[in-house]
Amino acid sequence: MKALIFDVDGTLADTEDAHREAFNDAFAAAGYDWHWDRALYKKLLAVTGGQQRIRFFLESHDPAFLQRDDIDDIVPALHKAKTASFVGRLQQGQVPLRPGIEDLITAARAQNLTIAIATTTTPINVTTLLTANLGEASIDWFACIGDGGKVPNLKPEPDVYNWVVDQLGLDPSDTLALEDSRNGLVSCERAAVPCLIVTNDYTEGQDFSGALDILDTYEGLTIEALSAIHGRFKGGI
Ligand code: XBP
Ligand code: MG
Repeated sequence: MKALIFDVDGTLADTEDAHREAFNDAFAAAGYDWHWDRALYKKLLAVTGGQQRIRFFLESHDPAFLQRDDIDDIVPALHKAKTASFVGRLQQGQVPLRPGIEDLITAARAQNLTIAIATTTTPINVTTLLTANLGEASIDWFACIGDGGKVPNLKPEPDVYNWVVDQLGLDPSDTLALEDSRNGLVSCERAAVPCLIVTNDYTEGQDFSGALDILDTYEGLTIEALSAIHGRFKGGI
């Protein structure tokens, strides 16, 4: 195991309620009476990417809205407002890291184990989450940050993991991805990256067959334990 690759949303931090509230902020500011509660959002998480998620919502909620001539302006504008709200929440310290994550990052750095990030979210969300919780310098702790701005296809497509592994110059089998969702796991499988799942409230109960292990917390997890889990990988897609 030569590198750990961290997902962001649901892995570094339980971000999804802040994302959800930020979507609701954007809808309200634009004058739409759409409101995403936790039960609805759990279903909407089937689709990655904020703009894609808004369109997915409209497919069932208001298909006619999707036919508007200005839909390709409205959705990016809503998403821009959503990102501003989400980043504000991060800057206010509303989104802490998951318990155990900072210890794991510290342990990896102490052992000179390469760490990287593979996410489908918007780039500024990642850098703001890191700086708000770990300080400005933390961005440079990661050998590379693969995000939704760097690849054409989001998870569950393999693009972001392919990009990260390529940047690291490693064989995918020499890395271990830390993920929380089925979309993340499938992205890993398609990129031949070994994957450990650590669930959260939004993702527990999803189909995680193919994961090396399924845990529900990072607390107490050591590099040695991760290495043993990585050793179960049999390789291949
Ligand atoms: C995260 C996502 C993202 C966020 C919203 O998935 O799907 O779309 O929910 O962020 P993963 P944006 O943890 O698998 O990377 O609105 O910036 O897309
Ligand atoms: Mg995730």
